[in-house]
Amino acid sequence: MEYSKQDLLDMYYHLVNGRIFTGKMSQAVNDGHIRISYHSAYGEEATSIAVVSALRKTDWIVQSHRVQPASIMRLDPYKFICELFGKRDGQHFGTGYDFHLSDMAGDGRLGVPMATLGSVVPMYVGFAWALKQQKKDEIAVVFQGDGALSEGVCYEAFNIGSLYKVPMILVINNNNWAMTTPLNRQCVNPDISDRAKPFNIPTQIVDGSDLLALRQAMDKAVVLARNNEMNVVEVKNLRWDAHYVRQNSSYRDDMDEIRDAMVNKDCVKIYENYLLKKNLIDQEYIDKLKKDCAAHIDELIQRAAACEYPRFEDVYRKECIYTMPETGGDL
Ligand SMILES: Cc1ncc(C[n+]2csc(CCOP(=O)(O)OP(=O)(O)O)c2C)c(N)n1
Ligand SMILES: [Mg+2]
Repeated sequence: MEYSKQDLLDMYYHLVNGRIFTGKMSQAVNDGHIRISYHSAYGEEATSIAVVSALRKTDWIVQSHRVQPASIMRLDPYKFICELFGKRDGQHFGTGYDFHLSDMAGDGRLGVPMATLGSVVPMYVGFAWALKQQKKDEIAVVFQGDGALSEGVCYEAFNIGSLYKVPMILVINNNNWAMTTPLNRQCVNPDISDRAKPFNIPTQIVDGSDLLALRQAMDKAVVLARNNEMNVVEVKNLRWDAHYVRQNSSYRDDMDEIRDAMVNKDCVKIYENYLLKKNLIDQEYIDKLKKDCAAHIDELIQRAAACEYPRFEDVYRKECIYTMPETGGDL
């Protein structure tokens, strides 16, 4: 598929903004603004950008704990930062953090993520089936990691999702690590998407450092899902950071691989070089965009830092309880 200049530049903006956001949030952990484990998407940002840019605004996303660049494409980044800082202007008044970040009743169309790994796969097979039953021309994309796919419940969901032909895409962010466990100590076959094949589910494997390849894979996946064919996109990434920011990563034995990936498999650099070669951007454009994104995020961080903490009664506000769009946010 050919993308317009505007599409290509929009993806570049979101990729750069996502990378800068990722770095600034890691810094926010060090600065004491984020006081709970923050799972950085450093090096894996292109996955988020490809997924969201391939979707319509009316499609649904169920995020995992490592796709914040996708969240800020759907939600006001100030509200998201406040949520991460536990502040009252947050999406859930600072009571939900990004583990429970949703926007069921607003325009963001973010489904409710669950801290229990794998559990969203059967849940959103059901959700996607409901979309189909209601004859809505909407699809659902669920992000989960390689570790999550070791939960058996995913395979019950594969069976029903394929049988009921639900409009859902499962994006497996295979970053080679589940907390402190490397893939080769968890899985016999490193290609996790192979496990969907016995259920007649179409699968694709894509390199997470190649934004355009990811976008093309997502475009195919979206066409399938809109035709009610549940399918899987497995993205081969490498987790550059520890499981959470400031975790001691002495257990890692792949530091050489990471250092090499940072030079040769950086999704931002690779996409930037592609746009430079096509003469769509130049160094001045790159420098200005990075400066503007950084200044904007800094300003949001300052505002969020100054915002008040939630009050006790905020925890019981009805908006903190997940509601369906049909109710307009009411219970
Ligand atoms: C059922 C379940 N087991 C364990 C955990 C604890 N836990 C939280 S994140 C995580 C690792 C997840 O790895 P992966 O799915 O590969 O995602 P990644 O962190 O690499 O993005 C674990 C084990 C959990 N949340 N749920
Ligand atoms: Mg992982």
